[in-house]
Amino acid sequence: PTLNVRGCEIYEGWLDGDAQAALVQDLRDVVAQAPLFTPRTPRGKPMSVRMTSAGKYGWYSDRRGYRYEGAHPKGGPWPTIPPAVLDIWRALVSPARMPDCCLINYYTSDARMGLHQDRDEADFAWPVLSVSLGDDALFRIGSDTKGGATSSVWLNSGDVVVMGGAARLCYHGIDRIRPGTSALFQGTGRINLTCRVVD
Ligand code: MD3
Ligand code: FE
Repeated sequence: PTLNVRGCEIYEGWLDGDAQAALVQDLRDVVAQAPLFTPRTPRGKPMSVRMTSAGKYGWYSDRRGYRYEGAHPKGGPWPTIPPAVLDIWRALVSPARMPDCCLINYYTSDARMGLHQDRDEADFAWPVLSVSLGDDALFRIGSDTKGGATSSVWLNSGDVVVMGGAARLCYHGIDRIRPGTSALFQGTGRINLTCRVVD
C-alpha cells in the first residue's frame, strides 16, 4: 500500500484510466440488470446513497433492518461480479476464496454516508475491499469504538482500499464528495465498490 490510515491499506491509483473506464462499463451492465435503489434505514429514513449489488448476495436495508438478500428487491438474482473486480480481490486480498457480495454505492454531489461499522457478515477475518471511481470523496475512519478520534483522507478515482485485521471493525464513513473532480462520468458522481465474504 502507498498509505496506511488506522490500518486501512490504501493503494493510491491502483487502477489506471483505461481500467477505470472498463470497470465503469462493466458496472453499467450490472446496473442495467439490477437497477439502483434507495435503501431506507431501520428508522425509515431514505439513505442519500443509491445502491445495488452483484454476486450471490446483495446488501439491503429497510424498516426490518440491515441484511444481505439473495435477490434484488424487484425480484431475480443479483448479476455476477465482474471478472475485473475479482482480479483486484485476487491480487490484494486472497486467491483462496472469492467475495460473495460486491456492493455498488452511487453518490451524487450531496450524498454522504454516516459513521458505521460493517457487521452484517459472518466472519470478520475476511477483509473488505473498496474501489473508488469518479469524484473524490472525503473518507473518515475511527476505531472500533464509537466517539473516539478519527482520521480523514481523500479517496480518488482508481484508489483501492483493503480493510483487514483490526481495521475491519473500525467505524468509517464518507463525509462529502467533491463534485466535478473526475472526468470518468458525464457530469458528477462517485461509485464505490465494496467486496465482502458474507457467509
Ligand atoms: C473500513 N462504503 O459500503 S468504502 C460501505 O465509500 C461503506 O461507499 C464507503 O462504508 C463508500 O459499507 C466506504 C471503504 C470502507 C469499506 C468498508 C470498511 C472502509 C471500511 C470496513 C471496515 C473499515
Ligand atoms: Fe461500511
